[in-house]
Amino acid sequence: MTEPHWHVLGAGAIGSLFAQGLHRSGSATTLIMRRGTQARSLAVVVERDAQRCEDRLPVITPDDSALISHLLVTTKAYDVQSAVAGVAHLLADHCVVVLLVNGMGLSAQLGEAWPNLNIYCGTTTEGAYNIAAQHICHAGRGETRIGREGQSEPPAWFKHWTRATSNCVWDSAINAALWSKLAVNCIINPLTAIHGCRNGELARRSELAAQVDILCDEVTAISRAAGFADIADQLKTTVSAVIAGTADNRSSMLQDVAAGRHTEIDYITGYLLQVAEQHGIQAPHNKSLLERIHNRAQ
Ligand code: KPL
Repeated sequence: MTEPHWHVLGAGAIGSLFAQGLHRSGSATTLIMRRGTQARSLAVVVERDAQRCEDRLPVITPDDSALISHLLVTTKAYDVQSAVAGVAHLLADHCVVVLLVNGMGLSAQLGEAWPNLNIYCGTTTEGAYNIAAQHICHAGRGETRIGREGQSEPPAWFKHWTRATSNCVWDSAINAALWSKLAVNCIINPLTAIHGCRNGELARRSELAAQVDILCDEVTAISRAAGFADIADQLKTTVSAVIAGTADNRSSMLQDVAAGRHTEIDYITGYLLQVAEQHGIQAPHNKSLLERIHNRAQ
C-alpha cells in the first residue's frame, strides 16, 4: 500500500503534534486551515526535551480543490461537526476519518450525517500545549489508542501511525478506552473549571475531594449500567492517579472557561447524562455541574 496522504483538521497542540509525527514518519501530511488563510505552507514547531523540531507542511483551505482520502480530526469536540461539514465536498467516498477528540457521541453524529465515511476513534494521553500557533511544547509522552469497536485487525494505514507516534496501539474495544477517559474528564474538568483550580487541588482541598467522591459514585453507577464494569470498579483509583499525575495541569475545561471559549461539557458530562437517562439513573451532581458550566461559559 502506498503511504496515505493525511489531511489534519484542527491544528491546535495535539493536531500539530500528530501532523509533524505523520510527516516525519514519511506520510504526506497537509494542514487544513480556515478559509481566507493565505499561506500555502506553515512551519510546525515541536519543542521537547530541550530540542526544537521544525517542519514546513503544506496548507489547504476548504476553497481548494483537494481530494481527501485520510482525515485526522483534532478540533475541539464542539467544532467537529461544522469543521467536517466545511470540508465535506473534498472528502473521497469512504474517506478514512480518525476522530482524535475529547468526549463521546461524535462518531455516531458524523456517521449519521455522512454515512459513507470510514470512521475510527482515538484517545491520547500525549501532553502538549500551545506556545504560539503551530508552535507547541510536547510536555509529556503518553499513549494513543486508535480503533473501531469490534474490529480486531487494524487497517493497513495504521502501521504508519505506529511510526508517527512513539506509543500507539490498536484497540478493538475503543469504546471502553473512550469511556474511561470520559469518566475521568466528567469528574476533573467541570470541578476544576468551576473552582478555577489546578487538578491537584481536587485532592488537596477536603471540600473538593468530597465532591470528587460524590461524582465518582454517580459515574461508577452509570459506568456499570453502561457495561463498563471494570472501569466502574477502578474509577476512584484511576481518578486519584490522574489527579496526582496531572496535579500541576490546568484542565482543558478550565483553560476554555478562563479564555471565554465554549467548553466540551456537552460531549463529556452531557453524554454521560444521556447514558444515565437511558438506564434510568439519576445523577444530580453531574447535572448540576453541567448547568453551572452552561451558565458560566456558554
Ligand atoms: O484530559 C484532561 C483535560 O484536562 O482535559 C485531564 C486528564 C483532566 C488532564 O488535565
